[in-house]
Amino acid sequence: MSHTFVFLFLSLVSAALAGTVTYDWSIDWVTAAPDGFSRQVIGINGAWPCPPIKATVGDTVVVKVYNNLGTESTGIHFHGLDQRGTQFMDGPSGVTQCPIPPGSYFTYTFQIDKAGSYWYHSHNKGQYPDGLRGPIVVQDPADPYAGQYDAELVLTTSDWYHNTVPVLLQQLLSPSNTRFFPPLPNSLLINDSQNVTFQFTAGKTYKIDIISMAAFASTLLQFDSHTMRVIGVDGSYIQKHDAYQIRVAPAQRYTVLLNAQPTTRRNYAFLASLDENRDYLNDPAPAYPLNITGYIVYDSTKPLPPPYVVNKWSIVNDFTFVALDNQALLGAPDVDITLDFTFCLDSGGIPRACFNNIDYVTQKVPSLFTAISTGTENSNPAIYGQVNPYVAKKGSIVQLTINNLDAAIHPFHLHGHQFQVCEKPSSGKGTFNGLVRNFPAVPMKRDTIAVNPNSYAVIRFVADNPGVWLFHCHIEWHVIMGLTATIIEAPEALVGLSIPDDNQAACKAQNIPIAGNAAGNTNNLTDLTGANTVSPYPDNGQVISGHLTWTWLTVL
Ligand SMILES: *[C@@H]1O[C@H](CO)[C@@H](O)[C@H](O)[C@H]1NC(C)=O
Ligand SMILES: *[C@@H]1O[C@H](CO)[C@@H](O)[C@H](O)[C@H]1NC(C)=O
Ligand SMILES: *[C@@H]1O[C@H](CO)[C@@H](O)[C@H](O)[C@H]1NC(C)=O
Ligand SMILES: *[C@@H]1O[C@H](CO)[C@@H](O)[C@H](O)[C@H]1NC(C)=O
Ligand SMILES: [Cu+2]
Repeated sequence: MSHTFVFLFLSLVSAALAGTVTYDWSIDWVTAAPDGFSRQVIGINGAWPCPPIKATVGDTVVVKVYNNLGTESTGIHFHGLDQRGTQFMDGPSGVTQCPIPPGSYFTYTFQIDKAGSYWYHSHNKGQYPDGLRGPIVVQDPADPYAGQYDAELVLTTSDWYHNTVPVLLQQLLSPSNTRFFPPLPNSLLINDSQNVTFQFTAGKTYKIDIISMAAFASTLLQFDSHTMRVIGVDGSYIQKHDAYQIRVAPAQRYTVLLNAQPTTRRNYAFLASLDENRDYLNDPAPAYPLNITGYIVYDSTKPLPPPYVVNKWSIVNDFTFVALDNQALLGAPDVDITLDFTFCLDSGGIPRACFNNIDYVTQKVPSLFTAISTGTENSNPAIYGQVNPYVAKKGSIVQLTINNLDAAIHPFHLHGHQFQVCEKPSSGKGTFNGLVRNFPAVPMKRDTIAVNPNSYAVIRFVADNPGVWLFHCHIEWHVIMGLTATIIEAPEALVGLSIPDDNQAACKAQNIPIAGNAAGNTNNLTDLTGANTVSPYPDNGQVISGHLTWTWLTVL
């Protein structure tokens, strides 16, 4: 049989088996105490942790959301899923939709075209550290590693706060926060718990989907006497790569195979340690790491080992991974974007985070709606307002350089793509000099990359997914501070698209315009009078003198 035939056959089989997975979610405030401290969290259907989404490649996923929060708007992003052809379903408020107001419904519908581990989370008002996040695991009928494992397990990791986000934001965005300190987490959660036990059977191999749902800190992970064989990162398969220790940055995923021990002689521990360090390689270890010892239990009649200690972290470098599909380095870029990241202040003296000295400010019209309603003028970045906009015509090769001028590691995420990682040097290498000689022939691909301090990363992707896609740091505090850019991709394919009913309804309910430039001007598109240039102060309704209140209406 020819390869084409096999491929066609598999495609037909998966098309025939493709189904629809439907979730009915009421987003609610509930009480939870995953680390023993009881607090209000945002859960789903009256419960927390939030349920996983489970699907198979080819499935259509339907998530019917009802916002039962009473006072807060919401919105869900499906991290790592590309939303090809469903660009209105990506979820970030002010980009692909208006936030879902309390007391209303919004249905997300999209087809899943890739396997792997992903997660969903609120992309509205820095809300997910309050609990609104959960794993997504997509099975692959054509899994290249099929037959090499016996069972699949999920391991989520997350930092956790005892205060709610609106309280934390008041400290973060205070003019007195002159050193741009983020709120520090109170604890670490593994599987939304601090008491985690994986039941293993001797001789078997387990596939583990490791998913970080953190808002700030990375997780260092090591299993005693069990080597992780990494087979995937984010939504991309890689050639099998052994790792004793990994560091999972916020929003990243690692899919690993773990060979169980051949006998049940004893039980084993693993250590998850929350890395609040600015640069774990070059700084002293944090004084008070938040650790969890979890267990691999072979025989529950035997004792559990003592807390696991790791003396030195020498983390596998994901840049050395090789994409399993052998896709060659994309050619010379048609669009070359350079983003210099620094902290900055806005005109009100509020601490912000900037690309090229400009912080992202949510506009009156969601950027995707600007793109579809402005005809061919939609390829003029200026009409999108202060969202750090970049336009890439359909089919162009985009190269994006992030120069991290800060002294800490930051995880950067692109919506709508798995990008090639062309260069990612160690700390202190300065800014990218434009030379491509260190680019690998077959780069690894992922959707979230940890960029080293005072260093840079270069990524490439093809602008083949029409839509408006955010590029941002995945430290949620930095998103709130404005560390976001906007890629207007294939604008010529966006002209005149119609807005799905639920997206229209959410805007209408809040009197948010759905056409025109960033300011809602439909006559003169280059006239941005009235567009937002300062972010509202996210104080959840309280008026802080000199600043707007944080409700969508006052953004207008
Ligand atoms: C941890 O979970 C086990 C069951 O998996 C339970 O027996 C034990 O009491 C729990 N320990 C704590 C401290 O919650
Ligand atoms: C961890 O949580 C996921 C869902 O979030 C669940 O599917 C899995 O079984 C859990 N694993 C363990 C060992 O508790
Ligand atoms: C946390 O784990 C690290 C690495 O094993 C160790 O150095 C540190 O002492 C642990 N801290 C606590 C509080 O257990
Ligand atoms: C549109 O607005 C821009 C910016 O305010 C202005 O320079 C230009 O003259 C206006 N064009 C028309 C046709 O009014
Ligand atoms: Cu950041």
